[in-house]
Amino acid sequence: MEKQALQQLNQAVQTVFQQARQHVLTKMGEKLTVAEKTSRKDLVTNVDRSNELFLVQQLRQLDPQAHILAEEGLGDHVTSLAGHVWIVDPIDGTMNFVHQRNHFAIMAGYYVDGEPTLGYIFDVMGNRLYAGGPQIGVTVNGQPLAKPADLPLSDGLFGASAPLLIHNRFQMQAVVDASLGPRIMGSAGIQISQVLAGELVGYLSYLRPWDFAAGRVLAESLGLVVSQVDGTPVNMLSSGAVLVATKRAQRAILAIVTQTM
Ligand code: 2AM
Ligand code: CA
Ligand code: CA
Ligand code: CA
Repeated sequence: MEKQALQQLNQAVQTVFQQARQHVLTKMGEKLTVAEKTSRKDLVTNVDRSNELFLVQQLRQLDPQAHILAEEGLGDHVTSLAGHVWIVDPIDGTMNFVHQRNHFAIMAGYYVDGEPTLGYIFDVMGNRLYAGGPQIGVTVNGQPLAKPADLPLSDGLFGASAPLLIHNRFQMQAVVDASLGPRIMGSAGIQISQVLAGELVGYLSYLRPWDFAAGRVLAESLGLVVSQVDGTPVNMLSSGAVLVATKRAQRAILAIVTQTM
């Protein structure tokens, strides 16, 4: 897509995200309806659904030819990355949303023929909107975001996921031990935004496409790397362990993880 068209779309999507944030804040003041999806640790609320419906309707208006893959199933049945594809997570960190009323994000990633093109992570309570892409750069609340320093694993905090750390999947305990220490937030979006901001040198978690679609676009735009745990490219239509890291941290993590694979 032309840079000018992307910049226009970017402005329009940021407006939609501001409206989505207001929608979520308003609904938070009312009684939530909470349901279990696959387990008591996997929740969905009425706000996940209503915000997804809002985002799908608005994004469809901005780009009628796009296909939309959304977590709660209110988008399209997407089986290919051909053409324009939105991947949407209406509330990332639903457990936090329900129990903390904090530390959750609204996210969307835009892919054109599979190419990472635009990404949005809105930390709702922190009121920080990370937005942009490789052609137009990345901003936080409209201000340009500098590339984070390429720190090694040994010089930074590492974003872990609770299940991987508890069960020591992918040598997660050794990875964390080689860093300055683990941090666990319970929201892929919030933790990836911390890697973008240079607050973490990496983040590793088992994720579904909507958990990392936005983060991948933003991370790669800032010189960070996004891969599977063996260093191979991620697939935007499947689930798996996803590593977002500085180049130097990725090297150290791959060495630890692949030692025992
Ligand atoms: P979600 O809140 O949008 O479901 C911590 O739970 C992080 O992992 C969140 O970003 C959450 O996204 C994501 N996640 C991925 N798969 C999950 C699952 N099966 N149950 C709970 N959270 C999951
Ligand atoms: Ca969910
Ligand atoms: Ca999610
Ligand atoms: Ca979600």
